[in-house]
Amino acid sequence: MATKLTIDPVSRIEGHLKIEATLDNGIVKEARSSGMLYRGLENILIGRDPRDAARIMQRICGVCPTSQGLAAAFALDEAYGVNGNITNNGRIMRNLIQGANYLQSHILHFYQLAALDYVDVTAVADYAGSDPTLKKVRDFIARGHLGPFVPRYEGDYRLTKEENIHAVRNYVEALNIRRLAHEAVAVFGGKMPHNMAIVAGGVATRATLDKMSRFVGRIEQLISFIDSCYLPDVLMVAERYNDHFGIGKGCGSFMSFGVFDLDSDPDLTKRRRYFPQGIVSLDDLRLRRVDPNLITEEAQYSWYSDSAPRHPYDGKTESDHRKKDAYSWCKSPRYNGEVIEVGPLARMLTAYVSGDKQVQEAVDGVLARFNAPVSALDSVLGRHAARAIEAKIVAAKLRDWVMELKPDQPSFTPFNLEVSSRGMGLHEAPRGALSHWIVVKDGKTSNYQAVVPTTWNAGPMDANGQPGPIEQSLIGTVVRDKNNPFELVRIVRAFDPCLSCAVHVADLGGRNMGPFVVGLE
Ligand code: NFE
Ligand code: MG
Repeated sequence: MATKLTIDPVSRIEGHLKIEATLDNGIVKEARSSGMLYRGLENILIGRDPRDAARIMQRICGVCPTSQGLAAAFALDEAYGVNGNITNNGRIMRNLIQGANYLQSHILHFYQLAALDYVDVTAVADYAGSDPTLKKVRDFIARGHLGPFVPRYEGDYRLTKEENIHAVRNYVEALNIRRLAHEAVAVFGGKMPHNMAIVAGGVATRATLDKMSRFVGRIEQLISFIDSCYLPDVLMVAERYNDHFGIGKGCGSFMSFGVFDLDSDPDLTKRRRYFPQGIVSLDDLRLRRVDPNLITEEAQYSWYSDSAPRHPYDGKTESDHRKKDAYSWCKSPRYNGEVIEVGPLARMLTAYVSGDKQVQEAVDGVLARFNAPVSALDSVLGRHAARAIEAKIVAAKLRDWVMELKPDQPSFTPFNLEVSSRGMGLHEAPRGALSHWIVVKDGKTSNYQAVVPTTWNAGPMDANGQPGPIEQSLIGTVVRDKNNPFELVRIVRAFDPCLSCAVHVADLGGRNMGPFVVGLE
């Protein structure tokens, strides 16, 4: 008998996502992913000074503002014709700002968002040891302050008591460590979130020895946390939940725009990047080149008036919340009509297939440990493992790259503002392939479109009836207890969706949404 299951909202992600699944004898037959908030930021830019994009678009999201700012800066670099002339210092500081943001984002995702699906915090309730952090958590629980740990689904916590206690300790430590990553962003970015330094033409910060040493000090601590906590904890969860290499299989095609510039080639499809650009299908592990002309967004099942597939330069953002059959504020991005997954797994697979020895060694090491084939990466645990491997590699590169700065060299290249042109900003946010597209007429923005990672992953079905990547990853899943659909939220959270990147809303009615208890004191 068919049963409909609705999870609304999916908690412990960014923003408001609704999942609906139709179950037949406990197996998901159909799934719908709905972005439930409206995004309108692209429209704010119309008629403004194009340079405002690097400031305003960061307000899309407090988790990945550096990515939105950089995508805008890349698009503006091209529109102003300065895309081949970014100085080495400008290029490196952009990488440092972006890389430090990756670290906070990945650590946040594993500990604060995803881990509570696997870690039973109540194991700390009768903690009798001397660790001050765990004693605080124990007392916090004793006072009945269980948020943000409950409400939760019950029934499938498999770690031992000691493992749970260890993970709770690291959950709290991750909050401190994330602060260090934010501070590292602020060393060159000015502040976090919404940094001031990312601009068209480079970075509005000077490299100084003082900044370099402040940055390195924080990165060293992040490296230590990733090595001693994050990677081992992901492996610990994988040991206990190794059947999760077998759930969450998505669309099977993965795309990366590439990230961390190694040169300043004006063509973003040719620019050398530390993590390369490409499209990989798991079927044949063949690497395909990205042709930006083949990117479209369509809105057949989205609350926008214009349904047809459009290239982002011609894209429109005109809402229509009464549209028949629509079920999401996300559009459906497609590559040559193909459904594509983006994110850390896409980046690691692209690097793996491109011959990156370090990525190959790390990925093969994880697969060998669990006696799993490469195809097992297309899963809940594959997505978590890819993120942790990436964090380790990026942290080590940040320590190297910062030493390449030359304090006496410029970080910004001036340009002429009176242009009529357009620009494309392709790169990788922590959650995947991000692109901004600007059209400039007589020195003002005449169109702006942002196609964000979560739109690629969480977008709805298209006119050809192809469900989006998250929808595909849910279909076929066995749900053992429909009152505690662990399986579905674990699959969705492994993608690390951020609906704030896709939407924006305010409750202007002043309603009391409920009490919050913040902190452990
Ligand atoms: Ni709001 Fe974002 C990232 C972007 S998600 S977090 O990473 O762009 O789509
Ligand atoms: Mg958009």
